[in-house]
Amino acid sequence: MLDGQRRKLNAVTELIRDLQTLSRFGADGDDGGISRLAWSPPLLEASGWLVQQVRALGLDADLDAAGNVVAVWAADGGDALVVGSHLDTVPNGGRFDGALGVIAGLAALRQLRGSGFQPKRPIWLVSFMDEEGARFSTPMFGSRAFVGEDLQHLGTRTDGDGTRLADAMSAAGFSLEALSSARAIDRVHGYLELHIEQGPVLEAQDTDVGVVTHIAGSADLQVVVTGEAGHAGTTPMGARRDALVGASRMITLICQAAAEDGDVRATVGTIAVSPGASNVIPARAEFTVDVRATEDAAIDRFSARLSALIADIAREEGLEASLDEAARLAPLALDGDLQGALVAAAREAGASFTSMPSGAAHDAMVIGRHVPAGMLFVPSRGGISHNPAEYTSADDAVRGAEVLTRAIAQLAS
Ligand code: HGY
Ligand code: MN
Ligand code: MN
Repeated sequence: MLDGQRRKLNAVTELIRDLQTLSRFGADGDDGGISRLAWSPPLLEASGWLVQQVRALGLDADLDAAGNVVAVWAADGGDALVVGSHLDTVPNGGRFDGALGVIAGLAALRQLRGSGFQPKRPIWLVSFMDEEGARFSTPMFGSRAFVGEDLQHLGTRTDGDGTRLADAMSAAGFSLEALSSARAIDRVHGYLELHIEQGPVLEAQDTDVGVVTHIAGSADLQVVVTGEAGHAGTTPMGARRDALVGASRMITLICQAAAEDGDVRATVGTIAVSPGASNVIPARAEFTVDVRATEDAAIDRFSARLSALIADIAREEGLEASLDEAARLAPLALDGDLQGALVAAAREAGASFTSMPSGAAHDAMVIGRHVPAGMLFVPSRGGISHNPAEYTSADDAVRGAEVLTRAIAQLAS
């Protein structure tokens, strides 16, 4: 077998092995879903595994004050090229979202170290804490700490069990007060992230990789509807202030409004009802609205429309209602030179490529507001993501890792 084929076979087997190992942390059972939520034991175990893998390559690696894994390949010249993604998942999520970018970065380090490559600038591999924000509505928590944002106000956010973020951090051995020491962006030259596309474009176009041009913006909105608890049997239908009926009408109209708007995507992914008994008229209903658009103005316009819609229905139903913005990520155009480097690397690797936007949010949109950032997509089967059926073939994964490796070699020499 030729050397090149042997190297490729090794790369495939190592990547599949790493993915299988990672998929054991937070495995939900036989549906293949993964739950590695922020600050949870499965996520900390997966992060510990990554630290070990990098140390086995002879590199320094540790968790910073924000729970980010930061691995360092030291070199003399200047600021670091950071290669990153995330190991946390949504509840019952897929095995590839975030994880593939981290193990592709690990594979790149292995490949470059094994080939005797000597970087002219430091190369860091970073796995960001809580990219999804699924537990406390705190998306990009780790990368926002990494760029030095003040996140102290998030400490009182609670998860579905009523646990406060600050307490979840200390239970995992971290302290919110010490978060500012995670700031590291001042030592960073540029950022690259490989990620699954999470959409149908590359598969439909039978294209190997996507070079991302810009990332859509997002707003996490929270709606609270307040009515009046009452007896399910004795309260006449016309005398009720039913918070869940009001919320249901709002949710239906919100999704219709997004479909009519055409520029935004709106998703109501969570709803909580209290007091939550079958024989009690709901006094309170709380739901989230995840709004995405490539332009900030479209998000602002849609949020204003939601506010009016919610107020109208509350008035008709005799309810109170509030709409708050829990998180907001502005859209970001990615760096032209890094897009060029990824295109050159794809060409070198003989990979077909296309330029494309990202409908999903990524840590690159936080880092990329401070230093040049680039993203590389690999195909998602059926465009499925945030779902146990999420899948990227070993072939596509290894090809993406090869393009990433070549781009790193270009940018770090
Ligand atoms: O929600 C997103 O777009 C990303 O998966 N965090
Ligand atoms: Mn995700
Ligand atoms: Mn992701």
